[in-house]
Amino acid sequence: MKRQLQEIKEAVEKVLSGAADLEALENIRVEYLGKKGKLTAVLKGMGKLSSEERPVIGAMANDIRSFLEKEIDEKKAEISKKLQDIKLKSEVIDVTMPGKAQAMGKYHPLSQVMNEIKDIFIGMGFEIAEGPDVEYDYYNFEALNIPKNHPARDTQDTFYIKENILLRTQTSSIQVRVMEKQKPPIRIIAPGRVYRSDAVDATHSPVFHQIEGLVVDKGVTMADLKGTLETFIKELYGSETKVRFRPHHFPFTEPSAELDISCFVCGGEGCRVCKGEGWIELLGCGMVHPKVLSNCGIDPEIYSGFAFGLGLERVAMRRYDIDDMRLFFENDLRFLNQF
Ligand code: 2NL
Repeated sequence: MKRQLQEIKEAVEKVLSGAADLEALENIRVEYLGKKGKLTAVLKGMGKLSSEERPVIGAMANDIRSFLEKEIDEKKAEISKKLQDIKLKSEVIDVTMPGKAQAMGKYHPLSQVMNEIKDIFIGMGFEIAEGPDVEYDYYNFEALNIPKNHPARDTQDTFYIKENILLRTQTSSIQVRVMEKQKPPIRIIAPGRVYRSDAVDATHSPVFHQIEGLVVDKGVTMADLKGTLETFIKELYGSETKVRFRPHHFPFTEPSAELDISCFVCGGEGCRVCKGEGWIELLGCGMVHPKVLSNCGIDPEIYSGFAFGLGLERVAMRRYDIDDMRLFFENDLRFLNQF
């Protein structure tokens, strides 16, 4: 029996040294020390021993059991540590490695120019007004002194949704709504999308952007219009830029004018951008027509105002030397990433 016990001890020591993981270890424990294990089986035969032998073998068996339990525990600790080391090694992060650079988004060139223009007017005390793209005929035309049968509201140009509902063709409709609601003084710009039923080509799009401006108060004159627009233009194109006004006609302003700036590329010498003119047509403007004021509930005997309107795409095309408006709307990143 002593020999049997000694053999078990040696056998366990041998398999232990080859055990590679915790599962193998547990299997060894069960096989030798478990309830139905080999050591237990040997001890079950102790009944046949003499009363002198029994305590000696019993003590030996206990020694071997605790020895093997200790061995197994030590081996367990060793394997656990090894597994932990492997895990730690595989999870090492080098915090000093350079990161992957994120591609930075940027504003669309139209938004860049729009934001710049808004900022200039905000700096002069203007507020930004908004309104619906889908508009009543009244706000888009009628209130602005554009009567039925006027060529400007020809169905060729306007997208009608119903008889008196349309997609706004100018952002003046926003300004009419503000005048109707708010008592002067009024000092707003109205930026936004506008819609015209144009065929698409290099200089026309059925959707484009406008910025209109409106000032209404007591004693507003043409001098205020000229001063405000000249200040705006010198901020946008540089202080050396010259400005000229040419008489014009709009149904909603009287008098009306178009404003030209000296060419920001050649300074007035004549070049490709100004088509040899030295001047570039930039915007339309004028004193708000008395009928438009009274349509909006503002007494033209007490108040006067000026207004202006410019197209954003044309400003951006000249600024960035872009010859085809369609590029703005195609969202080709090879184009957009250049700005
Ligand atoms: C142009 C001309 C213009 C206005 C827009 C306006 C608005 C109200 C009353 C009077 Cl509520 N006028 N807007 C005035 C003059 C010209 O735009 O050629 N735009 C691209």
